[in-house]
Amino acid sequence: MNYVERVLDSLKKQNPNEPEFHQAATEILTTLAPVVEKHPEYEDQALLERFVEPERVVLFRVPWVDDCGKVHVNKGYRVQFNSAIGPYKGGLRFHPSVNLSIIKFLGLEQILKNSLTGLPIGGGKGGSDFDPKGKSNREIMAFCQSFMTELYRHIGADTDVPAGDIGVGGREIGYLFGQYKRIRDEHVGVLTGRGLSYGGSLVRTEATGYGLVYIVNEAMKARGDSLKGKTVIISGSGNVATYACQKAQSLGAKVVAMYDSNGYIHDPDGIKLDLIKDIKEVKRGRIKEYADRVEGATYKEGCSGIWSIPCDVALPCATQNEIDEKSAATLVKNGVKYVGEGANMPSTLGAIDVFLKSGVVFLPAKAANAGGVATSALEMAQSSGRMFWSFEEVDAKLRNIMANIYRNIDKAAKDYGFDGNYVMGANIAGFVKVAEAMLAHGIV
Ligand code: NDP
Ligand code: 2IT
Repeated sequence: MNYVERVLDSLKKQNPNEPEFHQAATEILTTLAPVVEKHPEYEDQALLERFVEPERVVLFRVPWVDDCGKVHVNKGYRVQFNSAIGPYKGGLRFHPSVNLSIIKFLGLEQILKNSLTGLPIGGGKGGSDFDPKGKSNREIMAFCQSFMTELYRHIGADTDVPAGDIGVGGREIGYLFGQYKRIRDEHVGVLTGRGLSYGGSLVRTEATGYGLVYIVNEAMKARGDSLKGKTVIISGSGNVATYACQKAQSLGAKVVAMYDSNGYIHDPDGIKLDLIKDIKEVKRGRIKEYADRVEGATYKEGCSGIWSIPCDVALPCATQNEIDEKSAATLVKNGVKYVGEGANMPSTLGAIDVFLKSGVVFLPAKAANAGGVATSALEMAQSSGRMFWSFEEVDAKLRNIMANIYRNIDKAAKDYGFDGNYVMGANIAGFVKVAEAMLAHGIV
C-alpha cells in the first residue's frame, strides 16, 4: 500500500461507522497522491495523518423545554478540525440526521474550501440532531440559548467562528448571538450571518447561491458559453437554492425545477421565485403548494425524480449524496453539460466518476459553494475593522473571489496533468496552502 492508501485504511479502522467521513476523506486523499509523491517530507512529518485527525471534538448535551413543558435532550457538536491558516470557521447544522460522521465530513471539506477562498480561515463545523421543523419561535429560541450556553466556552472571534448551514439561518444566528453576548458581555464577530442591525454583512444571505452561479458562469465563459437561455435544475429550496435561482435567472437562465425534502416541482415556464420565497422563507411551508398555485406546474413526491428532467445545468443545493450514480447517468444521458455543487458532497463517489468520465464540467462543492464562507470572512473583516461595506462592494469582492477560485483550481488541475478535472484541482489547490502552514508550525 502507498502512503495515501495506508492513511485511508487506518482512518477507516480508527473511525468505524462514519461512512460520510470515509467518503469525504476518500475523495480528498486519493486525489492528493501526486502531491504527496512530489513532497516526501509530508510522509516524514505524518502530515496526512495529522490532516485527517480533528484538532478537537466537542460533544455536549443540549436540554430544552418545549411549549407544553416537556423536557427534551439533543446532542450538540463542534468539530474544530484545523486551525493552520486561521481560526476555525464553518457552519452549524440543525437536522435530525446530524451525527459525528456528518459533522466530521463537513469539517474536513471546510478546511480545503476555506483555504481556496484565499482568506485566513481554518476549518470547523458543528450542529445538533435537533429538528427545527414545526417548532415555535419560542422553542427555537429555547434550543438556541441552551446550545450556546455550552458552546460559548469553545468559540470566540479569533478562535472559532460558527455560521449557518441546514436548519440554521438568520433567526437562529440571532438567538445564538444574543445568548453569547449575554454570557460573555462581548459584542464581537463570533458568529457570521448576523442581521444587518447587529454587525452582519450585506450579501452574506445571498452569497453561497450567488457565488455558485458566479463560478459556473466563469467555467462557461472559459468555454465561450453562457447561462443565457440555458435550462437549469436546482435541488433544495432553502438559502443556497433560492439565491442560486435568483442569480441564474438574472443571468438569463430558465430554472425549471426545485425541491424540498418531500418532493419536487416542475414548472416548464420557469420557476416564479417570489412564490417559492413566500412558501418556504416566509411561511416555512411545503413546496407542494407551488403546484397548487401555478397553472402548468406539477408536483411529484420524492426527490430523486428531479434528476430525470432534461437540463443543461444541474445545481444540487440541498444535502449530501442527493445525486447517486444512476441519477448522474440519467443527467448525462439527457445532455447535462455543467454540474455545480451548491450543497456539500451532494454527489456520491460513483456519481462524480460518471460526470468526470462523460466530460461534464463538474465544479465540486469545496470550490463551488465557497462564496458563503468567503463572505463570512468578509463579515469578520468588517467586524474587526468596525466597518460596513456597501452591497456593491461586497458583491464585487465575492465575484472576484469566485473568479480566483476558478482560475486556481483550473491551474492546479493543469499543473498536475489533469486538465479540466476540478476535483483534483480543488483538492490540490486547497491542500497545498494548509500543508505549507502545518509544516511551518512543526509537529502540532
Ligand atoms: P436550508 O436549511 O436553508 O435549506 C435546505 C434545503 O434542502 C431545504 O429545501 C430542505 O428541504 C432541503 N433538504 C435538507 N435535507 C434534505 C434531505 N435529507 N433530503 C432532501 N432535501 C433536503 O440550508 P442551506 O440552503 O443553507 O444548505 C443547503 C446545502 O448547502 C447544505 O448541504 C449546506 O451544507 C450547503 N451550504 C450552505 C451554505 C450556507 O451559507 N448556508 C454554504 C455552503 C454550503 P426542507 O425544506 O424540506 O427541509
Ligand atoms: O458549508 C459552508 O461553507 C457553510 N455552511 C458556511 C460556513 C460559514 O462559516 O459561513
